[in-house]
Amino acid sequence: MNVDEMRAIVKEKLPAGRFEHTVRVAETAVQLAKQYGESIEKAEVAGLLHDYAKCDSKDQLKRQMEQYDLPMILLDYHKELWHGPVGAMIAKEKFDISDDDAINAIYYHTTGREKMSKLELILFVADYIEPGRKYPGVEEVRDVARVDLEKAAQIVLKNTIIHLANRGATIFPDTILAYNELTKKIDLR
Ligand code: DGI
Ligand code: FE
Ligand code: FE
Repeated sequence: MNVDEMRAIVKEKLPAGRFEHTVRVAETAVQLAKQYGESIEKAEVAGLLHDYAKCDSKDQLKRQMEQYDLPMILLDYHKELWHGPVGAMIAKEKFDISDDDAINAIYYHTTGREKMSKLELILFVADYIEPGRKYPGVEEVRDVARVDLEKAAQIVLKNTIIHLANRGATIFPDTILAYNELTKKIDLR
């Protein structure tokens, strides 16, 4: 399947606004891939497929979590965390994506994790800074992403943790672990 066919299938699946976000994430991921020497094709594919399962109902997501034997610990956390892992499995099975790095980028795009690869960092940051995003602090991340991908990801994690904690929401351990790992790594440089 080529990228145009893939984009057409994603367009059919998602509501217009979510599809447009997806295209902007793919474009942003491609820019970051060029800048940081990552595969442009992998960045585009990961961007196009990352939110494929985003608009499935809670029940549909739960059923797919079981079908694909995904970690049940995720069911104890917010349902927002389920669409990445489910999307990654669909990318593998329905879209025949065989590259583990691209699959992992989709899988971990919401939570992040320790020791993210360059492609994982690219998708994680692109999802946050695509031009349609209006989070407080997004402009700082856009500026930092031009010069330091790891620092940009660390700020995304920090902002997300603060945002969730301020709302009294739970924070998935991978998000904290990713923040700690990148923070230590950046301090040591
Ligand atoms: O799917 P998108 O809206 O494009 O973005 P996303 O996949 O990064 O989802 C972000 C949402 O997930 C955001 O509203 C925060 C929420 N969320 C809930 N619990 C957690 C979480 N995000 C992280 N990183 N960690 C959590 O534990
Ligand atoms: Fe998402
Ligand atoms: Fe997204």
